[in-house]
Amino acid sequence: MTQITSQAYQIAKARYAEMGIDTEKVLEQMQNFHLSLHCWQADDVHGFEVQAGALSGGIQSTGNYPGAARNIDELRADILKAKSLIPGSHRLNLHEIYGDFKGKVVDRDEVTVEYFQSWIDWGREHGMLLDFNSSSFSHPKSGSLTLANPDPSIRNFWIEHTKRCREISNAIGQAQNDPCLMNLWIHDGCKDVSVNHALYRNLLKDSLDRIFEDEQPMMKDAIEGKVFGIGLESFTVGSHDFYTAYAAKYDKILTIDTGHYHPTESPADKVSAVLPFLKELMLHVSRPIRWDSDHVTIMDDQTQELFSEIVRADALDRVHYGLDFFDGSINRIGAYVIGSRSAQKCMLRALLEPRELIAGYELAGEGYKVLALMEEAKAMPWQAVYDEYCERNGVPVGASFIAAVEAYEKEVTSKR
Ligand code: RNT
Ligand code: ZN
Repeated sequence: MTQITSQAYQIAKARYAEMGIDTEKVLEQMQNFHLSLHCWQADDVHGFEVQAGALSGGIQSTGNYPGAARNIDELRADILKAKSLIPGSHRLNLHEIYGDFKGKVVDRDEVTVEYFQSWIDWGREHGMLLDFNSSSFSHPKSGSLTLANPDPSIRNFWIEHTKRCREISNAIGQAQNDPCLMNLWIHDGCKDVSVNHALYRNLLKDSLDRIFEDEQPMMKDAIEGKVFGIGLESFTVGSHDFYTAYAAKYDKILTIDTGHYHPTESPADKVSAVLPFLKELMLHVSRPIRWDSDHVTIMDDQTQELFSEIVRADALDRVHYGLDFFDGSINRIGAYVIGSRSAQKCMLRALLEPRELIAGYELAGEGYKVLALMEEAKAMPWQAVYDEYCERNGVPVGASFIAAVEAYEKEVTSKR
């Protein structure tokens, strides 16, 4: 395999050079491209709370494939297995409910960094920087309104939770000497017709203002809107517009989850629309099928366009690359690897686009040349470059990762 991979790469390198693309430079850029692997793919967003109930908050993981991680050790082992099959180095994105609670009931308004110390140590040991998420779903106080709840006791509970999550993120950032990005997503909304929309949005704005009052220099805040959640179909307090306006006004990172828009709306088109006003973006790369179903990311047009738009906007360093899919119906490690590799392939293809040439044609009004090159670029041997990237990072090339997933299933996950 090694010899074929390297021969194919040499040919690809020459072909790309003809188009003015230096594949060595692109491989270097890929080495600096880090995904933030979402810990929740390995256990269907269940987490480790002793008092954990069913998944709620308008999200669902469907399917019952055997072998989901049942505890922190299994989840860590699964992440390491997935990581060993994904080229490059990556961050790990934790949710608050994945704390190391050691059998203790720790309510969301009581959580402290103590419950994440073992994650900090684990991340250091395995070369993974950590990101974080507050968790307002799957809790007796989640209901349909959390940070936008008119009942002060419930709203204050979630404000306290979120403030604590920011403190934890900051402590993680300090410990790893690299800012920890904390994403804030809440499901707040209404199932049926409702009239108090302005009230809920004003309450959410006030909650956010209070949450962000504390200076936490070693963490970064990202806020994520969406269209609707299951059971909350009629109205969403934290919509895309709400958070875009908030992020622009208060200098926050906007999270673009590819499943959180109307089916014909393009998440990719948001990139150049908001970047003049926002310093940074966070992505939740996912795959919506008819709704925000969080299917495993593949190389579809939507994902390709998103990464291409980031590269075309010269915004590589202004984006954080989180994943957010959770499919409980297929082998979860396989799903992890496929989704991560597909996101990487989209980024690679975006970097290999002869964009200077195309941009020049476009400015010169030579429309047919733009079209011609875009079409040629689609059929260029990018796959040989991806294989070389795998080879250089010591991970299985092409479909050979399947054997490793299968062996792990046989020895580990099937015995759970
Ligand atoms: C839900 C949001 C959110 C969650 C994770 C678990 O629609 O996408 O990001 O998927 O926080
Ligand atoms: Zn998301």
